[in-house]
Amino acid sequence: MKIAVVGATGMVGEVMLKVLAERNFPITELLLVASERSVGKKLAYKGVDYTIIGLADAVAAKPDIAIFSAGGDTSLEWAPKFAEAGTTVVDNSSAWRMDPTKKLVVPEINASELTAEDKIIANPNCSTIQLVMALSPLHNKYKMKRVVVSTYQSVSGTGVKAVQQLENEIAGVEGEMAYPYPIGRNALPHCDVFLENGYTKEEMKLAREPQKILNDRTFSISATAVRIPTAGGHSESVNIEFENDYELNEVRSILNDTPGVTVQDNPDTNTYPMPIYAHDKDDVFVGRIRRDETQPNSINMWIVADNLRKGAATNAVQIAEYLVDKKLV
Ligand code: A2P
Ligand code: 11C
Repeated sequence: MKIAVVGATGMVGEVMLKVLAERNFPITELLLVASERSVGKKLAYKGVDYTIIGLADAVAAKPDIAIFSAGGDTSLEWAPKFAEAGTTVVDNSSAWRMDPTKKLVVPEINASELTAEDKIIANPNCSTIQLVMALSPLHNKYKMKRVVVSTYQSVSGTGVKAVQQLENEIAGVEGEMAYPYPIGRNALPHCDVFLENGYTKEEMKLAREPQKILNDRTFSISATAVRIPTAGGHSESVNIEFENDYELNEVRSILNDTPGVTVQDNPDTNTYPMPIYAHDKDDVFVGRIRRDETQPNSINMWIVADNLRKGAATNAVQIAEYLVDKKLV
Protein backbone atom coordinates (compact mmCIF):
# COMPACT_ATOMS: atom_id res chain seq x y z
CA MET A 1 0.00 0.00 0.00
CA LYS A 2 1.12 3.52 -0.81
CA ILE A 3 0.27 5.49 2.34
CA ALA A 4 0.32 9.23 2.99
CA VAL A 5 0.32 10.61 6.52
CA VAL A 6 -0.90 14.20 6.34
CA GLY A 7 0.15 16.16 9.41
CA ALA A 8 3.07 13.78 10.01
CA THR A 9 4.97 16.37 12.07
CA GLY A 10 2.09 16.96 14.49
CA MET A 11 1.32 15.35 17.83
CA VAL A 12 -1.20 12.88 16.40
CA GLY A 13 0.97 12.40 13.30
CA GLU A 14 3.86 11.27 15.46
CA VAL A 15 1.68 8.69 17.22
CA MET A 16 0.23 7.67 13.84
CA LEU A 17 3.74 6.74 12.61
CA LYS A 18 4.43 4.87 15.84
CA VAL A 19 1.17 2.90 15.55
CA LEU A 20 1.69 2.12 11.84
CA ALA A 21 5.17 0.77 12.66
CA GLU A 22 4.04 -1.22 15.72
CA ARG A 23 1.21 -2.87 13.81
CA ASN A 24 3.47 -3.54 10.85
CA PHE A 25 1.02 -1.89 8.47
CA PRO A 26 1.71 -3.16 4.92
CA ILE A 27 3.44 -0.09 3.46
CA THR A 28 5.20 -0.23 0.11
CA GLU A 29 5.64 3.52 -0.17
CA LEU A 30 5.29 6.12 2.58
CA LEU A 31 4.60 9.80 1.96
CA LEU A 32 5.04 12.11 4.92
CA VAL A 33 3.12 15.32 4.41
CA ALA A 34 3.00 18.58 6.36
CA SER A 35 2.70 22.32 5.81
CA GLU A 36 5.00 24.29 3.55
CA ARG A 37 6.94 25.24 6.72
CA SER A 38 8.13 21.65 7.07
CA VAL A 39 8.66 20.67 3.42
CA GLY A 40 12.20 19.35 2.91
CA LYS A 41 12.72 18.44 6.56
CA LYS A 42 13.35 14.79 7.46
CA LEU A 43 11.32 12.47 9.66
CA ALA A 44 12.17 8.86 10.53
CA TYR A 45 9.91 5.83 10.12
CA LYS A 46 11.24 2.41 11.18
CA GLY A 47 14.74 3.90 11.31
CA VAL A 48 14.66 5.29 7.76
CA ASP A 49 14.59 9.04 7.07
CA TYR A 50 11.83 10.40 4.85
CA THR A 51 11.69 13.90 3.38
CA ILE A 52 8.50 15.82 4.16
CA ILE A 53 6.51 16.77 1.08
CA GLY A 54 3.65 19.23 0.49
CA LEU A 55 0.00 18.44 -0.12
CA ALA A 56 -0.01 19.06 -3.89
CA ASP A 57 2.87 16.62 -4.42
CA ALA A 58 1.12 14.07 -2.21
CA VAL A 59 -2.11 14.27 -4.25
CA ALA A 60 -0.11 13.89 -7.46
CA ALA A 61 1.53 10.73 -6.07
CA LYS A 62 -1.97 9.11 -5.80
CA PRO A 63 -1.53 7.18 -2.56
CA ASP A 64 -3.99 4.34 -1.86
CA ILE A 65 -4.80 5.75 1.58
CA ALA A 66 -4.15 9.18 3.11
CA ILE A 67 -4.52 9.45 6.86
CA PHE A 68 -5.14 13.08 7.78
CA SER A 69 -4.48 14.80 11.07
CA ALA A 70 -3.69 18.35 10.03
CA GLY A 71 -6.73 20.27 11.25
CA GLY A 72 -10.22 20.81 9.88
CA ASP A 73 -9.34 23.50 7.33
CA THR A 74 -6.67 21.37 5.68
CA SER A 75 -9.12 18.45 5.53
CA LEU A 76 -11.93 20.52 4.07
CA GLU A 77 -9.68 21.84 1.33
CA TRP A 78 -7.53 18.80 0.56
CA ALA A 79 -9.46 15.62 1.35
CA PRO A 80 -11.73 16.10 -1.72
CA LYS A 81 -8.65 16.57 -3.92
CA PHE A 82 -7.18 13.26 -2.73
CA ALA A 83 -10.57 11.58 -3.13
CA GLU A 84 -10.83 12.86 -6.69
CA ALA A 85 -7.39 11.40 -7.44
CA GLY A 86 -8.69 7.99 -6.24
CA THR A 87 -7.15 8.06 -2.75
CA THR A 88 -9.24 6.97 0.23
CA VAL A 89 -8.92 9.54 3.02
CA VAL A 90 -9.24 8.64 6.70
CA ASP A 91 -9.72 12.00 8.36
CA ASN A 92 -9.10 12.68 12.02
CA SER A 93 -10.53 16.21 12.07
CA SER A 94 -14.09 17.29 12.81
CA ALA A 95 -14.54 18.53 9.21
CA TRP A 96 -16.57 15.63 7.79
CA ARG A 97 -17.91 13.80 10.84
CA MET A 98 -21.49 14.99 10.73
CA ASP A 99 -21.71 15.19 6.92
CA PRO A 100 -24.53 12.74 6.09
CA THR A 101 -22.66 11.55 3.00
CA LYS A 102 -19.63 10.47 5.07
CA LYS A 103 -19.24 7.48 7.42
CA LEU A 104 -18.10 8.05 10.99
CA VAL A 105 -16.30 4.91 12.03
CA VAL A 106 -15.12 3.10 15.14
CA PRO A 107 -13.99 -0.19 13.57
CA GLU A 108 -15.10 -2.43 16.45
CA ILE A 109 -18.62 -1.00 16.07
CA ASN A 110 -19.47 -0.05 12.50
CA ALA A 111 -16.61 -0.76 10.07
CA SER A 112 -18.97 -3.10 8.21
CA GLU A 113 -20.75 0.01 6.84
CA LEU A 114 -17.68 0.83 4.73
CA THR A 115 -17.61 0.23 0.99
CA ALA A 116 -15.09 0.94 -1.77
CA GLU A 117 -17.18 4.02 -2.65
CA ASP A 118 -16.31 5.71 0.66
CA LYS A 119 -13.48 8.01 -0.32
CA ILE A 120 -13.54 10.26 2.74
CA ILE A 121 -14.04 8.43 6.04
CA ALA A 122 -14.28 10.34 9.30
CA ASN A 123 -12.51 9.34 12.51
CA PRO A 124 -14.62 10.40 15.53
CA ASN A 125 -13.55 12.80 18.26
CA CYS A 126 -11.24 11.30 20.90
CA SER A 127 -13.68 11.62 23.81
CA THR A 128 -16.45 10.12 21.64
CA ILE A 129 -14.43 7.05 20.67
CA GLN A 130 -13.68 5.91 24.21
CA LEU A 131 -17.29 6.59 25.24
CA VAL A 132 -18.91 4.55 22.45
CA MET A 133 -16.44 1.69 22.88
CA ALA A 134 -17.97 1.11 26.33
CA LEU A 135 -21.55 2.17 25.51
CA SER A 136 -22.04 0.13 22.35
CA PRO A 137 -22.06 -3.41 23.84
CA LEU A 138 -24.24 -2.24 26.75
CA HIS A 139 -26.67 -0.49 24.37
CA ASN A 140 -26.97 -3.70 22.37
CA LYS A 141 -27.97 -5.59 25.50
CA TYR A 142 -29.98 -3.11 27.64
CA LYS A 143 -30.87 -0.27 25.23
CA MET A 144 -29.80 3.17 26.38
CA LYS A 145 -32.33 5.93 27.03
CA ARG A 146 -30.11 8.72 28.29
CA VAL A 147 -26.43 9.28 29.05
CA VAL A 148 -24.90 12.07 31.13
CA VAL A 149 -21.15 12.41 30.67
CA SER A 150 -18.58 14.72 32.24
CA THR A 151 -15.10 14.61 30.79
CA TYR A 152 -11.68 15.28 32.32
CA GLN A 153 -9.56 15.92 29.24
CA SER A 154 -5.80 16.14 28.97
CA VAL A 155 -3.96 19.10 27.48
CA SER A 156 -2.58 16.88 24.68
CA GLY A 157 -6.07 17.05 23.11
CA THR A 158 -5.55 20.76 22.49
CA GLY A 159 -2.10 20.32 20.93
CA VAL A 160 1.55 21.15 21.36
CA LYS A 161 0.95 24.72 22.55
CA ALA A 162 -1.21 23.53 25.43
CA VAL A 163 1.29 20.86 26.48
CA GLN A 164 3.92 23.61 26.45
CA GLN A 165 1.71 25.91 28.53
CA LEU A 166 1.34 23.23 31.23
CA GLU A 167 5.09 22.49 31.18
CA ASN A 168 5.89 26.21 31.45
CA GLU A 169 3.54 26.59 34.40
CA ILE A 170 5.07 23.58 36.17
CA ALA A 171 8.58 24.95 35.53
CA GLY A 172 7.47 28.44 36.61
CA VAL A 173 8.48 30.11 33.36
CA GLU A 174 6.52 32.63 31.28
CA GLY A 175 5.36 31.55 27.84
CA GLU A 176 2.62 31.57 25.27
CA MET A 177 -0.86 30.71 26.58
CA ALA A 178 -2.98 28.15 24.70
CA TYR A 179 -5.88 28.67 27.12
CA PRO A 180 -7.44 31.89 28.41
CA TYR A 181 -6.39 30.90 31.97
CA PRO A 182 -3.64 28.92 33.70
CA ILE A 183 -4.23 25.15 33.36
CA GLY A 184 -1.88 23.92 36.13
CA ARG A 185 -3.73 23.60 39.47
CA ASN A 186 -6.89 24.42 37.56
CA ALA A 187 -9.86 22.88 35.69
CA LEU A 188 -11.39 24.69 32.72
CA PRO A 189 -15.02 23.84 31.84
CA HIS A 190 -14.13 24.78 28.31
CA CYS A 191 -12.96 22.37 25.57
CA ASP A 192 -13.03 23.73 22.02
CA VAL A 193 -15.13 26.82 21.22
CA PHE A 194 -18.44 27.93 22.73
CA LEU A 195 -21.54 27.63 20.54
CA GLU A 196 -24.75 29.65 20.50
CA ASN A 197 -26.60 27.12 22.67
CA GLY A 198 -24.13 27.67 25.53
CA TYR A 199 -22.44 24.28 25.05
CA THR A 200 -18.91 23.89 23.71
CA LYS A 201 -18.24 22.27 20.36
CA GLU A 202 -16.58 19.36 22.21
CA GLU A 203 -19.78 18.81 24.24
CA MET A 204 -21.88 18.77 21.09
CA LYS A 205 -19.49 16.26 19.46
CA LEU A 206 -20.13 14.01 22.47
CA ALA A 207 -23.89 14.53 22.13
CA ARG A 208 -24.15 13.86 18.39
CA GLU A 209 -21.35 11.60 17.18
CA PRO A 210 -22.42 8.51 19.20
CA GLN A 211 -25.90 8.55 17.63
CA LYS A 212 -24.34 8.48 14.18
CA ILE A 213 -21.81 5.76 15.03
CA LEU A 214 -24.44 3.54 16.69
CA ASN A 215 -26.92 4.44 13.93
CA ASP A 216 -29.59 5.12 16.52
CA ARG A 217 -31.21 8.40 17.50
CA THR A 218 -33.48 6.97 20.18
CA PHE A 219 -31.09 7.79 23.03
CA SER A 220 -29.78 11.19 24.13
CA ILE A 221 -26.45 12.33 25.55
CA SER A 222 -25.84 15.41 27.68
CA ALA A 223 -22.18 16.39 28.11
CA THR A 224 -19.92 18.70 30.09
CA ALA A 225 -16.31 18.75 28.87
CA VAL A 226 -13.57 19.89 31.22
CA ARG A 227 -9.85 20.42 30.59
CA ILE A 228 -7.59 19.31 33.45
CA PRO A 229 -3.81 19.43 33.87
CA THR A 230 -3.04 15.85 32.80
CA ALA A 231 -0.40 15.42 30.10
CA GLY A 232 -2.12 12.56 28.25
CA GLY A 233 -5.30 10.49 28.56
CA HIS A 234 -8.92 11.58 28.73
CA SER A 235 -11.22 10.41 31.57
CA GLU A 236 -15.01 10.37 31.64
CA SER A 237 -17.58 10.05 34.39
CA VAL A 238 -20.62 8.46 32.76
CA ASN A 239 -24.17 7.89 33.98
CA ILE A 240 -26.35 5.71 31.77
CA GLU A 241 -30.08 5.11 32.06
CA PHE A 242 -31.17 1.96 30.24
CA GLU A 243 -34.65 0.88 29.09
CA ASN A 244 -34.05 -2.49 30.72
CA ASP A 245 -32.58 -3.54 34.03
CA TYR A 246 -29.17 -5.19 34.27
CA GLU A 247 -27.01 -7.28 36.59
CA LEU A 248 -23.75 -5.60 37.59
CA ASN A 249 -21.78 -8.80 37.07
CA GLU A 250 -23.25 -9.21 33.61
CA VAL A 251 -22.27 -5.62 32.72
CA ARG A 252 -18.71 -6.36 33.86
CA SER A 253 -18.55 -9.55 31.84
CA ILE A 254 -20.02 -7.90 28.71
CA LEU A 255 -17.38 -5.16 28.93
CA ASN A 256 -14.67 -7.72 29.66
CA ASP A 257 -15.64 -9.68 26.55
CA THR A 258 -15.59 -6.58 24.32
CA PRO A 259 -12.48 -6.44 22.13
CA GLY A 260 -10.60 -3.20 22.81
CA VAL A 261 -12.11 -2.75 26.30
CA THR A 262 -10.39 -3.68 29.58
CA VAL A 263 -12.21 -3.63 32.91
CA GLN A 264 -10.14 -2.33 35.85
CA ASP A 265 -12.55 -2.40 38.74
CA ASN A 266 -11.77 -3.53 42.26
CA PRO A 267 -12.36 -1.09 45.12
CA ASP A 268 -10.72 -3.54 47.57
CA THR A 269 -7.37 -3.03 45.84
CA ASN A 270 -7.91 0.59 44.71
CA THR A 271 -8.07 -0.67 41.14
CA TYR A 272 -9.63 1.77 38.69
CA PRO A 273 -8.64 3.31 35.35
CA MET A 274 -6.32 6.30 35.36
CA PRO A 275 -4.59 8.26 32.59
CA ILE A 276 -1.15 7.14 33.78
CA TYR A 277 -2.18 3.48 33.21
CA ALA A 278 -3.87 4.15 29.88
CA HIS A 279 -0.86 6.01 28.51
CA ASP A 280 0.56 4.43 25.34
CA LYS A 281 -2.11 1.67 25.35
CA ASP A 282 -4.72 1.08 22.68
CA ASP A 283 -7.48 -0.23 24.94
CA VAL A 284 -10.30 1.70 26.57
CA PHE A 285 -10.34 1.14 30.34
CA VAL A 286 -13.56 0.99 32.37
CA GLY A 287 -13.98 0.93 36.13
CA ARG A 288 -15.95 2.29 39.12
CA ILE A 289 -18.90 0.32 37.70
CA ARG A 290 -21.76 0.72 40.16
CA ARG A 291 -25.52 0.91 40.30
CA ASP A 292 -27.02 4.41 40.34
CA GLU A 293 -29.15 3.97 43.43
CA THR A 294 -31.25 7.08 42.71
CA GLN A 295 -33.17 5.87 39.68
CA PRO A 296 -34.17 2.59 38.00
CA ASN A 297 -32.07 0.81 35.35
CA SER A 298 -29.20 3.26 35.76
CA ILE A 299 -25.47 2.80 36.20
CA ASN A 300 -22.33 4.87 36.79
CA MET A 301 -18.87 4.19 35.39
CA TRP A 302 -15.48 5.77 34.72
CA ILE A 303 -13.88 5.45 31.29
CA VAL A 304 -10.25 6.30 30.45
CA ALA A 305 -8.23 6.03 27.24
CA ASP A 306 -5.11 7.45 25.63
CA ASN A 307 -6.65 10.22 23.53
CA LEU A 308 -3.80 10.24 21.01
CA ARG A 309 -4.00 6.44 20.53
CA LYS A 310 -7.50 4.89 20.48
CA GLY A 311 -8.88 8.43 20.52
CA ALA A 312 -7.06 9.35 17.31
CA ALA A 313 -4.13 7.50 15.70
CA THR A 314 -4.99 3.89 16.54
CA ASN A 315 -8.62 4.22 15.49
CA ALA A 316 -7.56 5.80 12.17
CA VAL A 317 -4.98 3.08 11.52
CA GLN A 318 -7.58 0.39 12.38
CA ILE A 319 -9.89 1.91 9.75
CA ALA A 320 -7.04 1.78 7.23
CA GLU A 321 -6.34 -1.86 8.20
CA TYR A 322 -10.00 -2.73 7.62
CA LEU A 323 -9.90 -1.12 4.16
CA VAL A 324 -6.86 -3.20 3.27
CA ASP A 325 -8.22 -6.44 4.77
CA LYS A 326 -11.55 -6.12 2.95
CA LYS A 327 -9.87 -4.99 -0.27
CA LEU A 328 -11.80 -1.71 -0.29
CA VAL A 329 -8.75 0.22 -1.56
P1 A2P B 1 3.64 21.62 10.33
O1 A2P B 1 4.42 20.90 11.37
O2 A2P B 1 4.42 21.82 9.08
O3 A2P B 1 2.99 22.89 10.82
P2 A2P B 1 -0.62 19.66 15.65
O4 A2P B 1 -2.05 19.27 15.70
O5 A2P B 1 0.25 18.91 16.58
O6 A2P B 1 -0.46 21.15 15.74
O7 A2P B 1 -0.11 19.26 14.19
C1 A2P B 1 -0.72 19.70 13.02
C2 A2P B 1 -0.12 18.99 11.82
O8 A2P B 1 -0.80 19.48 10.66
C3 A2P B 1 1.35 19.30 11.60
O9 A2P B 1 1.96 18.18 11.00
C4 A2P B 1 1.29 20.46 10.66
O10 A2P B 1 2.44 20.63 9.87
C5 A2P B 1 0.14 20.05 9.78
N1 A2P B 1 -0.46 21.19 9.13
C6 A2P B 1 -0.95 22.30 9.69
N2 A2P B 1 -1.42 23.16 8.73
C7 A2P B 1 -1.20 22.56 7.56
C8 A2P B 1 -1.42 22.92 6.20
N3 A2P B 1 -2.00 24.08 5.87
N4 A2P B 1 -1.06 22.06 5.24
C9 A2P B 1 -0.47 20.87 5.56
N5 A2P B 1 -0.22 20.46 6.82
C10 A2P B 1 -0.58 21.30 7.80
C1 11C C 1 -9.77 17.77 22.74
N1 11C C 1 -11.23 16.26 21.53
O1 11C C 1 -9.29 16.96 23.55
C2 11C C 1 -10.31 17.34 21.40
C3 11C C 1 -9.19 17.13 20.45
O2 11C C 1 -12.49 17.36 17.14
O3 11C C 1 -10.78 16.14 16.68
C4 11C C 1 -9.63 16.72 19.08
C5 11C C 1 -10.52 17.72 18.40
C6 11C C 1 -11.32 17.04 17.33
O4 11C C 1 -9.83 18.95 22.95
